[in-house]
Amino acid sequence: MKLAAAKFGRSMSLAALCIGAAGCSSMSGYSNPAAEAKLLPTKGNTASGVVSFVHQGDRIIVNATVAGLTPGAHGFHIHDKGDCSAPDATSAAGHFNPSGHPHGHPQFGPHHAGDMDMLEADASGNARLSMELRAVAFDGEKGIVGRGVIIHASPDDFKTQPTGNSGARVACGVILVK
Ligand SMILES: [Cu+2]
Repeated sequence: MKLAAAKFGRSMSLAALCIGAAGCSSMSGYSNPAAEAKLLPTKGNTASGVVSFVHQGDRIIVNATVAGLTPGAHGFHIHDKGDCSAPDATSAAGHFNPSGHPHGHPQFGPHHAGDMDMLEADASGNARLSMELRAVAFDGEKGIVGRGVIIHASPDDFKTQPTGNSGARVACGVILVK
């Protein structure tokens, strides 16, 4: 009896944790709790990786793991079109910008909904990034599903309009519901 009570207590507390916790999005009632973009290199480049997007309340948590970059900082954005068909990925069009804002830093002031923190590649060309997006959703007017993700050759200066002057597109992927 004592053992059964202990077990019951534990499962109850786990359930309680899950109701309030961010990691239980599959139970939250969102129809599309997670999406992913597999990034492949554009012509003449080697960068590839995976970016996940997880819906948590009014935010979308972004996690990226990328390899094959040149060391240093790289502009990283959600682009309007989920079309990586062009060898240089210009088919993905410009930054996703449903609100008509200027390009800017994702954490400060006005910016495109698709503006993200830069990827910082180490000496081996590997980069990891974790951040939150607040100006986007999974669907609707601000929806990112079906749009493109681009990694650029150069750093994003977060000033030059409308691109951040981050240069050529070295990898491209399409955001798809998992
Ligand atoms: Cu871009």
